[in-house]
Amino acid sequence: MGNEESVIVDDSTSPSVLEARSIEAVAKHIKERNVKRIVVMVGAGISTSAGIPDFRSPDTGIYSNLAFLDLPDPEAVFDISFFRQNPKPFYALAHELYPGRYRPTIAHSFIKLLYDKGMLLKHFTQNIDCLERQAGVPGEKIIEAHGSFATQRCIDCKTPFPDEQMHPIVHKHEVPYCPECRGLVKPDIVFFGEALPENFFTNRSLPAEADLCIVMGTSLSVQPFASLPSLCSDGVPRVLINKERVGGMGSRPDDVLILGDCDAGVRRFARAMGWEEELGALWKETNPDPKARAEESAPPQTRDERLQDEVERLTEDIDRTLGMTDAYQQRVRERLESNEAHRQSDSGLAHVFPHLARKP
Ligand code: CNA
Repeated sequence: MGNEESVIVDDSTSPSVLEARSIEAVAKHIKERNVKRIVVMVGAGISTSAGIPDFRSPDTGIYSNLAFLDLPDPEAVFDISFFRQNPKPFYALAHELYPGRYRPTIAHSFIKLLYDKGMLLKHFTQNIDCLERQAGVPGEKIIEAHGSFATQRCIDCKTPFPDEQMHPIVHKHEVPYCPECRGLVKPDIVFFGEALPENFFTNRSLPAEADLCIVMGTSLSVQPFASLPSLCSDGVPRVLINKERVGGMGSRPDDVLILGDCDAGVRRFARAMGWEEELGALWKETNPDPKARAEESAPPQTRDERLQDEVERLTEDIDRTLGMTDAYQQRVRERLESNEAHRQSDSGLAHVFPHLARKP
């Protein structure tokens, strides 16, 4: 097992089951081989366009912006020993991240669409934001590997704490205590030093049974989650939709990398499948404002999405005129995207988390 981090990616490798290392070839494979057992593995990157920062992106990530909490180190906010001494920094962050403040992204709706199509074997998420549930993916299809805000309990006597009391306490910036033993109450989020939920381990065999794997918005740097893609069988196509290449993805002949924004990537996947309209309609349903929902026909593209489309158009032009290979197209795409990622790295999310914004 492991993270396959040391494997050198060889873009010139010919695919073994796909016709080409492209999303269009993946779509063809899904249709022709009647693919119905898809495992999806995601991280914080599928929620950044909802306004929730990830951990590790330079400048915009949560770890780069926790100075206001005055922590010994950024990871202390999720350290169980530190939480016992001082739960306030965690609850300050919990107030910002609490479910109900954010709308699912189109990437979340894409997972719901896979479920609606009867193709979702299991969705493995590292996210704690519950946006998959909010997008309509049923709880039994989701493995929240690092827990979530969905439930909470006392860290000492383990008595569950009711949701209806938890929400107002978090919103008032207070710290909840157990009515039974006065111990601290904590959402069932896995902190450093705590075990992963049992259902992560009981479902860990599923990637080996999958006929397609989709990895999105994760740095694949936290074990044991990071090993999940490597558990897929050889010859099973794996698709990575992420801003950067991670975790050895690209090292197998049937790996397909869509480097860029998750939302643009799933739109492109949906387009290849002929699902674009269905995806748009599903995402529209996640808009909490009924009036806006009614008015929202074709959701406007973000800058990243427009860029992605432009990259695709350019790549197609290059392909048509010069007849270049898949591998070369991939390199062109990566170069264009990494230039843009670099340019945008300081875009920030200050409009949502003003106190998390980097000082000029
Ligand atoms: P991470 O280590 O911060 O990595 C995020 C990855 O996503 C990076 O590779 C980014 O380049 C990439 N990325 C960021 N935005 C986008 C985007 N719009 N499109 C495509 N790619 C993007 O986060 P991981 O999830 O890998 O790490 C696991 C941690 C993060 C888990 O313990 C989570 O609990 C934790 N986390 C969760 C949330 C959430 O619930 N939304 C938020 C922040 C952190």
